[in-house]
Amino acid sequence: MKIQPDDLLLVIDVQNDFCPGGALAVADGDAVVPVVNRLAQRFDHVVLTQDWHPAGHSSFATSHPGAAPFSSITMPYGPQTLWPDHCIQGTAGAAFHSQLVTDKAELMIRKGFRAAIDSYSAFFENDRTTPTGLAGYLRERGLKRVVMAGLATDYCVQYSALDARRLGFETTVVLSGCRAIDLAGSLAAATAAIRQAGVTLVDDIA
Ligand code: VGL
Ligand code: ZN
Repeated sequence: MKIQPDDLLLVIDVQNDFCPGGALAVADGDAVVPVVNRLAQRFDHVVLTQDWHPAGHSSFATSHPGAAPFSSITMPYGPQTLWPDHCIQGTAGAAFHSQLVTDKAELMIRKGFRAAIDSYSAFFENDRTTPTGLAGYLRERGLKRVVMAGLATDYCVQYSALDARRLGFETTVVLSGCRAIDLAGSLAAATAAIRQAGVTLVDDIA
């Protein structure tokens, strides 16, 4: 693809807790930082998301006595994986990776800040209906194509890509700028679902 002036780069959750040493570390997660920084220089519009949970969030295994991290429970809105405590508001783990160049971001969307519901997607919380406001922002600004990268491929990137497509945005995921958690085959399932939905998967943007 050739980057156009009204294309958006959407950078998903490049935060310390998803990088090596973090509370929910994604293998090689920090490798996305130089890729994202290089992409960001080439786009006129950059939006960042930040996973931003209150302490005691319902997606934390510690909020469910006896539940193990990475197990799954049923919430009123559907199945929910339980995670180690991560990206708690105001902590170092919730901060963007120190090497991520954030200057160009025109908007930062925080998500997962309601205690009773998780939010993987940049567009909707995990009930798939409560909007974050990002779609309205893009429409009002006339931005029609979304290119995304970040963490993690099989959770927040996947959900964001599926929602972007469902909302009618032309959507591309740059795989060299993503890394996965990969729980029980979730990476393979995610790439299949993303492709099936009509999202373009590319290794890099020439
Ligand atoms: C994420 C699990 C929990 C992500 C966020 O950014 O992919 N995954 N919270
Ligand atoms: Zn989270």
